[in-house]
Amino acid sequence: MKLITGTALALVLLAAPAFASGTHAGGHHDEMDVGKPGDASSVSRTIMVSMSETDDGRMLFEPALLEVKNGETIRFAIKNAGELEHEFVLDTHHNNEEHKALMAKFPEMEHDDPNAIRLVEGADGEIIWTFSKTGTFEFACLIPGHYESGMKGDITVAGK
Ligand SMILES: [Cu+2]
Repeated sequence: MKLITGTALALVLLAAPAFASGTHAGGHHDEMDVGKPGDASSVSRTIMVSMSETDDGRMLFEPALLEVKNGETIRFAIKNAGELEHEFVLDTHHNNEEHKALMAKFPEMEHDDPNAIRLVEGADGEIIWTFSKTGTFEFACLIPGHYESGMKGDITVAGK
């Protein structure tokens, strides 16, 4: 009986960190609904996305509507052209919604998920991503208040 209890406890302890990272953004290594990290050698095209604020208090991605094809590997060249820190998080609407709620609770939350990049003002960076499922997904900035100010866009993954 003691042995069983000990094993069960060990399993709980082992499982806890995996669960914590798994709830964050669908896991770091598994393929996500929106796709998976891509290889630079497979990039078929580059899509430039800029992030900024407007004088009337809105925040936005340009362009805010993207279209790719299933199977395509895209280099997202992302530029923070604004005066505030922003991020680009590629995921399902549902996952972004959950992630946003988590960030509202823990604004200092750090993440280094392959489907996301956070850039200080003036910085640029890239995400290389392979799309592997058709549907409409979302890119968003989940820093508290930014999504509500307009920092979201749809990305449609069409069949080949
Ligand atoms: Cu932002």
